[in-house]
Amino acid sequence: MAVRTLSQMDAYAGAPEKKYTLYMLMLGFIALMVGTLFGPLQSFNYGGLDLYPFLKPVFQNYYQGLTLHGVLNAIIFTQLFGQAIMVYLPARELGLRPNMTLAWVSFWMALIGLLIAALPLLANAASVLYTFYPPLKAHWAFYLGAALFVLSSYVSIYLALEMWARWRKAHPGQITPLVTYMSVTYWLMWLLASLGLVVEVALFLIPWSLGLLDGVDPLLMRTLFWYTGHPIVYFWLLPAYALAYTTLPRLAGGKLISDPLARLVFLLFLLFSVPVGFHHQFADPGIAPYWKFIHTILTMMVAVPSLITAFTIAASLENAGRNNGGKGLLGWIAALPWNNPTVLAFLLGFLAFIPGGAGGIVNASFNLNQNIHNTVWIPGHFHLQVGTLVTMAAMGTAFWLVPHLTGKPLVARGMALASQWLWFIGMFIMTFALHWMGFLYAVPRRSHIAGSPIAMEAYRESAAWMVLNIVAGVILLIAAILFFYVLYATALQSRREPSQVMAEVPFTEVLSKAEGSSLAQLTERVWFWFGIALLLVVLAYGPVLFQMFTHMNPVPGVRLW
Ligand code: HEM
Ligand SMILES: [Cu+2]
Repeated sequence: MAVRTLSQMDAYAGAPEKKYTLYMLMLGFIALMVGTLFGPLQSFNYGGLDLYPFLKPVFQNYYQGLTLHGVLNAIIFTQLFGQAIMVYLPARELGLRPNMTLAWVSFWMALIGLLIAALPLLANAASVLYTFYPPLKAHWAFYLGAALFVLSSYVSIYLALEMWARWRKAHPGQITPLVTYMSVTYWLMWLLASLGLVVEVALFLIPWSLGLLDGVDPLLMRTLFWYTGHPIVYFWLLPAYALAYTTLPRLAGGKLISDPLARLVFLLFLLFSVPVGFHHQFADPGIAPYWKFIHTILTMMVAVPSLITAFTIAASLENAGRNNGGKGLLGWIAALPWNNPTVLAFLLGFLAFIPGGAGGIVNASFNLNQNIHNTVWIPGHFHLQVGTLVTMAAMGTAFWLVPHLTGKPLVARGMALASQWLWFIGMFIMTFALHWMGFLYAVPRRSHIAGSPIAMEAYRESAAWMVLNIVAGVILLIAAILFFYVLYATALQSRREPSQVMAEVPFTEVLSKAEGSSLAQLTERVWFWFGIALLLVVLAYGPVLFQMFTHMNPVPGVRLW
């Protein structure tokens, strides 16, 4: 009867950070669910099928839906997942409790910020897409809510650094444990990276939307935005990497090949994530080509840690496959536990990441960018990255993390597996179609083409690809329904099992350890490297930003919807 008498209290007794993590995680997944609702509708749009007239009573136009999709999926869900994972994992690894008061402060800031921003979004008063480029002007509550939401992550930065400091005090001279190292570099990277957005929103957009400023300079705003806009994608990605490095090998039945290499990867992200934003502004005026070229080179540098990751994770998985009895050149792949929904999610996510990364290198290649900029190639590209790998890593992790946090065992395992296969297949088809529609026919992104006979006529030649978008939309809708069913059925059931409550985080063992590694020693000087990262940013952005700040050309806002 232990199964039934285990109370709510027991599940979190001695581990209140579990409850905080669960709340962050579930709030993130609720955002993902609402945001994802619009995904299939957008796919249908790019298949020439317009369902938006039916949404009219609730949602006014395509762009309102697209704003919700972008904001809820790419900003809210991703950040909350980072705040859950990159605080909880180090806490478990170090055996320390984060400052719980502040942990809850960060939760409430995120929730209240989300609600404040949601009001104008739902009222169609902020249909400016998730990039909110001026002079498009949203209701002030949108900027204010977004600011509060992002500031919540600053509390997480403090939580992680404070735990690290406490651990260091108790363990002088020792090398920071791996997940904690990842968390520290991750949060420091975000501290540096978020400054652009914070300056843009706090100094310009909020005063402007409140009527305190008559206008803002679009070029400066875009530059500040993309200062954060590139590294934010690593802010989304690195929790998935941290999980892939420190839990996936174990879940797959093997060990992580190299701890020092994993540290190097996170250090390189700290160094090179930020000074690369002009690769989003290749088509912008007012930025000299040599600056764009410098950012091109730096962008290629930031591809290196992902290439290292590809090798390290693949080697660790091979180690797992061989442990499981896989033989020959490819036998180890078949020997991986494909029937474990978490492992499956990561394997498929990484598979999609290969063409995703290749497309990213095309995007970053300065003049190649002219071929695909602002076409549907771009959403094709990033749905492989954030829509597939990051999201699947989160979904896959939820399959063990929700049971771990709540003590409630995973329900409907078969459905969990099916959801991951379908998500992968749907994303693969959709991104395939979007890439080619963008590249071959220059079909623009962010366009309600199905609502415009002129556009449908203009892009008629891409009809074959459009059909694929409809197919993908249906598959992804089913995948989403299956996943959210499994998630909520697991979290909301009343059954709890003591074995689940007591279960440890499945941290992996390592083959090549940090102790005695000179590389690990080198990476350990985190503040020194943070200084170098800062210096790189000043060099790559300083002169251009100085010029822009001293030559501002503010223009009044417009509302075109
Ligand atoms: C059911 C799954 C999904 C489908 C079918 C889907 C489909 C689409 C499509 C077709 C677009 C292009 C819209 C346009 O340019 O007009 C789009 C945009 C976008 N999607 Fe998704 N998506 C899905 C899930 C996700 C997820 C999980 C994320 C992130 C975690 C995501 C993030 C984005 C972002 C950031 C945009 C760009 C919005 C903009 O251009 O303002 N999507 N999606
Ligand atoms: Cu970028």
